[in-house]
Amino acid sequence: MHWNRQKIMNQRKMCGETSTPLPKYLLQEEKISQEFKSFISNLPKGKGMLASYLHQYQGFWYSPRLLQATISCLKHFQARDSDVFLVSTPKSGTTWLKAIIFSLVNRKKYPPSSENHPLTLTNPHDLVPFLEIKLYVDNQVPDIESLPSPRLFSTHIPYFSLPESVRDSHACKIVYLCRNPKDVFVSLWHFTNRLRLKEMGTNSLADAFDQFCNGVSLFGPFWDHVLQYWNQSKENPDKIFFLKYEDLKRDPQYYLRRLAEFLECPFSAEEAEGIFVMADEILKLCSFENLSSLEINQNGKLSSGVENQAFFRRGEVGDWENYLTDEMIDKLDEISEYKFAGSGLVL
Ligand code: PAP
Repeated sequence: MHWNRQKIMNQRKMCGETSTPLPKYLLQEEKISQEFKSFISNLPKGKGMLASYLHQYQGFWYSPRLLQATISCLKHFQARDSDVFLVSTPKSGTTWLKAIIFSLVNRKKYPPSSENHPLTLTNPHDLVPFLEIKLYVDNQVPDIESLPSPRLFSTHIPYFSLPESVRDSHACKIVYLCRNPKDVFVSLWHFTNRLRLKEMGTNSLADAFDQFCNGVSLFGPFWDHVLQYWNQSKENPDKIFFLKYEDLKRDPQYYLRRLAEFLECPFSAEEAEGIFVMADEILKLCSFENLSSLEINQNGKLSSGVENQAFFRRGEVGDWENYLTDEMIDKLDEISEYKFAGSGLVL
């Protein structure tokens, strides 16, 4: 049975809990216009892990709020050639990438070893805002013109649904981060269960698995998302840097250097020598251990109401081994093999 806002409110009333409002991320329809409601009523619909329903638009699945924000972003966002976009499917390591790119690009202004570096006081999601989850959500039209270049944005929007000005720009940069689908799925399952209210109960691993495999997950199908960016990165490697979470974990020094070159802010000889090697400092600042132990990430919240802690679970490669059955592993491997066949991509 699907939960809905009224049902939860009624249950809360019966328990005497009337004062706590629902977190913003669970408000599915509050700020959805009538016109938009009638637009989505014509789109294919599937059960979501967190939202009651997801809707399919241009081949990908969205919650009503995020679809409205995506379409608003398409309408209003104007890219600059100096913009940098961090793109991923949910739970691919976006938080880590945001921290790394923010510290890399701003290292002159904010030395990573400084005590009051913005990352010590602010969650990475507040430093590099999502277009659809933060800037354009609930019909906001943000004033981003006044932001200094290079502007850093992030998004989960699939390549062919990005604003035209982003796709058409020959100079803006996209860093695409992907991750093994088995770890993505396990991370997503934990994340959505953590965000569900008690009243909604836990989504079983088996149900969530079917939804993920069928592609009905936020910004899914996972494989189609990754493949769009993979193909585009092969066609346009100066514009799209395709990065795997597992590679970044295995050899962070190398990929940080590659990212610095790609973003046209390579490390100088002075930065690469001496006691304080810049790359080491950035990686230390952005490490799972450091970020997850900061007060802001232990006890802070995003404006959406999501606790910062929810973005730091284990931060490891291969945690899927602790959750997936042999059957599930075979199924995910088969889908990957089928979807990526002939593309040269292996995850
Ligand atoms: P989002 O899509 O909601 O923004 P995202 O940051 O992409 O989430 O994914 C969270 C994952 O990145 C978590 O993985 P896990 O569930 O397998 O543990 C989280 O632990 C991991 N993560 C967050 N910060 C770091 C980091 N500094 N280093 C490595 N992994 C990290």
